[in-house]
Amino acid sequence: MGQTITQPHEPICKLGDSLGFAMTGIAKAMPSEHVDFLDQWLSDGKHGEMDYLANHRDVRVDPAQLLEGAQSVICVADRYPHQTDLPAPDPAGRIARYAWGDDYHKVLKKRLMQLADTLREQYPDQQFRVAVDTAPIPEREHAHHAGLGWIGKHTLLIHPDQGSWFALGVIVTTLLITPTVDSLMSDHCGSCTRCIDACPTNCITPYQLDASRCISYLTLEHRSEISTDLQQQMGNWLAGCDICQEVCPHNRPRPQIDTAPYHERYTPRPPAPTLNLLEVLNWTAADRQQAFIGSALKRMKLEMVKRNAVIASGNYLQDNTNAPLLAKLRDLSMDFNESEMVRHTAKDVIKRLDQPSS
Ligand code: B12
Ligand code: SF4
Ligand code: SF4
Repeated sequence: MGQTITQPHEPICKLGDSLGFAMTGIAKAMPSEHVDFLDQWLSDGKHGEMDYLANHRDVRVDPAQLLEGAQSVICVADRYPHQTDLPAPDPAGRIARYAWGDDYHKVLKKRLMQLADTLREQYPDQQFRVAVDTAPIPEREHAHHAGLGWIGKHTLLIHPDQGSWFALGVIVTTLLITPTVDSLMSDHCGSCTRCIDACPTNCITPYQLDASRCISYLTLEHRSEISTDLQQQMGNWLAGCDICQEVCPHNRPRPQIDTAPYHERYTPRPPAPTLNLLEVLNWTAADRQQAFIGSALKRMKLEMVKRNAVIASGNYLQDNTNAPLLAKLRDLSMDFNESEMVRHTAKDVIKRLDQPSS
């Protein structure tokens, strides 16, 4: 680790460009400036069932805990598509955009590994630790320090020209590199409150999320039954939620966002942008596996997908008539071959639908 000369960031950012990342930047590896915020957030239980966020708290707040002698954090933003012409079935369950193509953990990580390998060849005495969600590290905070954007009121990283449809990845390294920016990008949210107003579960307070109420958390991370009041606010989301980003003025249609390139493996393919709810309710384990091959959604258990499809179907049937869908929900509510979670959720939904409307 003897190297103490600071390396310029330009060649590393160029390498990032050549690997197809939309943005690459370097931040000084330093402890989080928001440890008190994180501790309060955790003690308020806003992480829901995501125990891993509390378990690795000490590592999360200091990159040197992840890699001894860490000096720099190389941050990349990888654009994924936000529009598609693929047809939507009826009744449809929505899939969030980050999961429209191949799994970003794989697509991004492979290229980040290539970047790390190139740097390892150039600096054999230095250590490089790659992370794409996989390590306890606040990727947005480091990306903000690297000049890739500011953290919006919905808590996501946004670039003023390029919007927020990005996945992030980092390389923590012992290599000393000049940071890409001297000062932090200013906050461009101003007096806007669109994401706060549009969030169906009211889980955004400026710059803070009650993740335990976020539809993304409920559909993807919450492994047990979902409370009745939240079910009714989940609309037709099957996996994830994009509403706070859809309404953000910094994602408004314009050429630098709409025609910007993204990695070909992110090209939308089924299950993008929606899945047929009745089909999902009839899925077997093999159907789920087949539908999610290569997708970030392959981590979602069958019973979670079905629970979400039951909820989305219930919300659909509040305003639409669909006899086969209703019949399927009734079957599920009495089917002891289904998991208890799916059966109970179907019972809950049927009870609501059977209530006379006032
Ligand atoms: C857990 C998690 C979730 C949880 C909780 C989200 C949350 N806001 O905390 C759930 C499941 C809800 C979730 C949802 C989504 N997620 Co998520 N998630 C993560 C993960 C794995 C950890 C985040 C975390 O530690 N949260 C705990 C909170 C307290 O930490 P934090 O908000 O990062 O805050 C830290 C700092 O930012 C700082 N801080 C706090 N306030 C402020 C204020 C300012 C001004 C500054 C500078 C710093 C700062 O303090 C904190 C302590 O260190 C990250 C990957 C990673 N390792 O970072 C992806 C990540 C944040 N998710 C991502 C995405 C894409 C999503 C979804 C859009 C997916 C979807 N379509 O459904 C939604 C968006 C919901 C939303 N509005 O945030 C991307 C974000 C890309 C971007 N442009 O910012 C990430 C970075 C994954 C990735 N590798 O690309 N996610
Ligand atoms: S992802 Fe959906 S539920 Fe979560 S904060 Fe954004 S709008 Fe709200
Ligand atoms: S919708 Fe408005 S308040 Fe929310 S992140 Fe975008 S600019 Fe900021």
